[in-house]
Amino acid sequence: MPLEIVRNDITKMSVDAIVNAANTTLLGGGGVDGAIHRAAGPQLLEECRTLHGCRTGEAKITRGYRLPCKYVIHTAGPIWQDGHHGEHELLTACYKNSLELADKYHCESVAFPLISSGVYGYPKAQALKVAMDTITQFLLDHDMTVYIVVFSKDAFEVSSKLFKDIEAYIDDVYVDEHLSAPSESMRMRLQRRYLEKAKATEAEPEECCAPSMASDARLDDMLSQVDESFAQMLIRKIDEKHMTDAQCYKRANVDRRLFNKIKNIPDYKPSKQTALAFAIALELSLNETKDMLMKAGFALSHSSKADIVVEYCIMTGNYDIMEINQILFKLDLQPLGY
Ligand code: AR6
Repeated sequence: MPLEIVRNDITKMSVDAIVNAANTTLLGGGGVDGAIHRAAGPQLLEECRTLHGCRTGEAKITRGYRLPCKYVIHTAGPIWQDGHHGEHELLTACYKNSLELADKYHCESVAFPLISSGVYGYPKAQALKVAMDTITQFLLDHDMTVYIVVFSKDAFEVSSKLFKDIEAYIDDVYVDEHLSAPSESMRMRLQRRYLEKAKATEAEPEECCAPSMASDARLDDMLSQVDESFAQMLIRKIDEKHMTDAQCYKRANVDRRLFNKIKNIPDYKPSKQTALAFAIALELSLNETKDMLMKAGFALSHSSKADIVVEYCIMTGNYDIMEINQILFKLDLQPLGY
């Protein structure tokens, strides 16, 4: 997945480069900076001394030493004052310059902490928004996997109204399905299925026991009318929405290689998260989404909280995959994309 939010200690990330929320001296400190220097060992500080500091918003690169990453990109974030002292521009520059440096060193995967959101006091929700916006913008023109690594889910200040609405919706449909009347609704469904099956067997008893030439012909006929595949529907919808392939897979937070696989391997079945990501990118209606999922062999179910979140977002016209993923992350559910 091009942009992924993960909960981890950044020093444990096996990526090409991790980004350090450093200070302008580059000579170490507390927070992430301290953790990175401790894990990398004293050689990191030795190399940092040769760099002669780093201005706020800029970025410099060193090796990773004992860390599981090849490089450490050091950037100095702005100290939050009141939001009117260029903090937004400087924080944007930190992400942009770090990503450009990573690209220059041919990094395919980079992990960021939420720069400035600790000791430097940048409000976490705003720091996250700057990170997401800048990284998403960069990924429009670059193939890279970028992780935003957070320590606690509290960094995810998804608009509290939206979050409450979704929680209420989950309560309505999920709890209903699981607690209030599961046995009754399940029993009725099973009974209906049983009656339908019994009726079908009664109507065509000989076909169940001894397939005839006629039924072979009918099967051949049915097989010759196979429905549109997932890939065909995807390509049709991209055309109908006047999008380019790249616009679609980038909006879906799906890797270009995976998109090409889906497009070029006729029977390729994507995962449910990938199929849903395309439905969101294409702004499909709920029925179209169900149709697209079905073509990949899945269904939207009220037994799955993740499905309910996606359903709610579609019904309310929220097709922002990053926002949907923030909600899923906060609820400990798998994100969309790949
Ligand atoms: N992995 C991932 N995230 C972490 C980790 C970790 N191991 N440790 C902390 N965080 P901060 P700043 C989160 O204070 O605000 C240093 O002394 C943390 O929860 O490390 O940019 C430097 O030398 C927070 O959300 O960096 C500077 O003087 C985020 O990382 C100053 O702090 C950033 O917190 C920089 O302050």
